[in-house]
Amino acid sequence: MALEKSNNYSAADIEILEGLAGVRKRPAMYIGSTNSTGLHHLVWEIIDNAVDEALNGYGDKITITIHKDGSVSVLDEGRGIPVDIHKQTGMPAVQLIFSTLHSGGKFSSKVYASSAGLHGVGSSVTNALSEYCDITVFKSGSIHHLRFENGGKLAIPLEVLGSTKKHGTLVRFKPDSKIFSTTNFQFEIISNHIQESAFLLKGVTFALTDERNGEKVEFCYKEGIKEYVSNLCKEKSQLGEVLTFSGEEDTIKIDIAMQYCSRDYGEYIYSYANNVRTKDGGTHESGFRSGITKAVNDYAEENQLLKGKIKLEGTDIREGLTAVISLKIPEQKLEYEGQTKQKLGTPEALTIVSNFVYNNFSYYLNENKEFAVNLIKKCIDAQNARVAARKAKDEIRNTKRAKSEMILSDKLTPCQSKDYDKNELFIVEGESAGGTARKGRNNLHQAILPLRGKPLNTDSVSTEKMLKNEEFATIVNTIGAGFGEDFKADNSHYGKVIIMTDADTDGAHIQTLLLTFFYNYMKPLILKGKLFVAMPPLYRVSKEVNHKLVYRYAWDEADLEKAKKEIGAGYRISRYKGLGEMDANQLWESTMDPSQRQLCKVTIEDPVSAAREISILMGNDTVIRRQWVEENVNFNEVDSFIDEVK
Ligand code: 2B7
Repeated sequence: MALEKSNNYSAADIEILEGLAGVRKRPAMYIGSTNSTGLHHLVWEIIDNAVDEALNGYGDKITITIHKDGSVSVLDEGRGIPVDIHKQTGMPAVQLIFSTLHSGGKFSSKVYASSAGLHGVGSSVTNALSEYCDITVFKSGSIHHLRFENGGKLAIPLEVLGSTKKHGTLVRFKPDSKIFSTTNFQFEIISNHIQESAFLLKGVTFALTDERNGEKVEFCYKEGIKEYVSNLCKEKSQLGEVLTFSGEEDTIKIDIAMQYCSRDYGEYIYSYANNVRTKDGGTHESGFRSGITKAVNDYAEENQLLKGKIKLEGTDIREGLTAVISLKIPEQKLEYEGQTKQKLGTPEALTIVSNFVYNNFSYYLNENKEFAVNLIKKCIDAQNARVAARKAKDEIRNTKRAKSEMILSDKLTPCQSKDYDKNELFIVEGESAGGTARKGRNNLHQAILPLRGKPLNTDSVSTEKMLKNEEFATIVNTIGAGFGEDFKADNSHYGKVIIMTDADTDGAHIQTLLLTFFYNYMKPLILKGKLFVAMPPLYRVSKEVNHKLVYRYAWDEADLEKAKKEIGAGYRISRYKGLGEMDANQLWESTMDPSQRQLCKVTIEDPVSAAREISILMGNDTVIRRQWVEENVNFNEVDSFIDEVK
């Protein structure tokens, strides 16, 4: 919306206030949600601007602080946001940037679109959703300052506080507790986010301090995405070194780092366009895949390494591959596909990346014979396993025996309804808890699959082996939507798949083994938000009143205190050490009944931590794993795998 009159301040003021009020009215439209994810989004908006300034070559350090009052500040060492008067509105530019919604493209004319420009909302959204927002600009020898309060209302107009030799911008804001369901910033979430940025922004230092407890981290990667990949692979058995290919083709800049690992059956490709993660891939990822496939097949053929065998498929070639693809695309060429805009659509990127990868990887293979031969051996192993798995699958399909008898374990207690969206599959730790769940369940919509012992670690076995495992075969077949590349989340026979374990270390381990399976074979189920972890209560507080038992469940220590108060004097506390200590009715009402239970939705927010956690937990090093579980799995808090309580 352009302003009609050049010096009509009040009209400009009104438009700005209406804009920010709109953000407060419908915050989810701008930041996705008002839960912990949305809260952290406020920080990303500010960091994005600091990152852009560093990307333009101004300043190589970004300092983030979580303050005791619940505010966060971000300091960059760039040029400082302009403080001069913007002609059309008569306002200082910095004030305008923090109070208008379309500040992204309007004030900048860069070649490469940036994260801030992409989302197009910027700092004003953070301001609109904050109790206060202080901006200090170090520029031209002076310290400039202004302050907004109560969702972006100007409280202190631009003033000069003194003189300085420094240059840069400092933004400190406190999210509005009236808007967010939580205002508790999490060190780990911010730390993971800035680590990802640090990998993508070679040589820029990101420092984070938590003044609530003194915790600190600092990230700076001189070798950028090369270190990203070596970090992702550090717990694994690597095949060869991290390869990096960089170049520019038709104004598109390409940076790729990749490494193969043996004894790993996953494929881990993280792609970015202009430093923004493209979660759903797109043309650059497709180009990368086809380039790799062609390079390996051509090399194998030219050197007669396939010995009469049929060509390798892309999946054979990508088993155990970790890669980071980072493209810089000029604004006018940037296209996205789909609703979430997390899939690159730029058609040119497909051929450019494909040819680039083909040429560079072919050259590398020819120069490194030993690696090439080992890689192709590994690919042939994958091909053999794939063919065997397909055969096993076909055998299951063609068998004469009754389908249910053959594919579904008799341990599965199905539900009656065929209304798939409403159906829930509970995967339960232990046969005895499974029995209790079977008695307590709603048999129309809830199916129960008890597990005996620890599930198989699918990170270290082939697909064929996974399919031979009774529990996983049953999970694959009862979900009925295929697995791996063929998995179609929309065909799932369950709207929710719910993992239900004891709240102890063994339970945590079982959860991670199951999460690993779903991550490796049914990732879309997680992305579509259909995978959950049940949260059994830790306590029940009860009391007899007039010969009737009144009680309430409690999920953690704080909740227990509340429950004690609610029930009042004379209460009794039962502590549940496991699901097995509840009877069918208790398990139903506390953990399974949709109207009372608490579920955690499993999400994969950022690739750095998801991949690291999976590889640490599932890698062969049991010492590291044990240590990690003990340090990180806290059932009184929501684990980082799992970040939303419904
Ligand atoms: C599109 C808008 C948002 N901006 C500038 C210049 C420097 C600059 C910024 C920033 C966040 C926390 C510390 C350009 C760009 C506005 O125009 S935003 N630095 N840092 C920031 O927001 N950090 C700029 C040209 C000449 N001089 C300054």
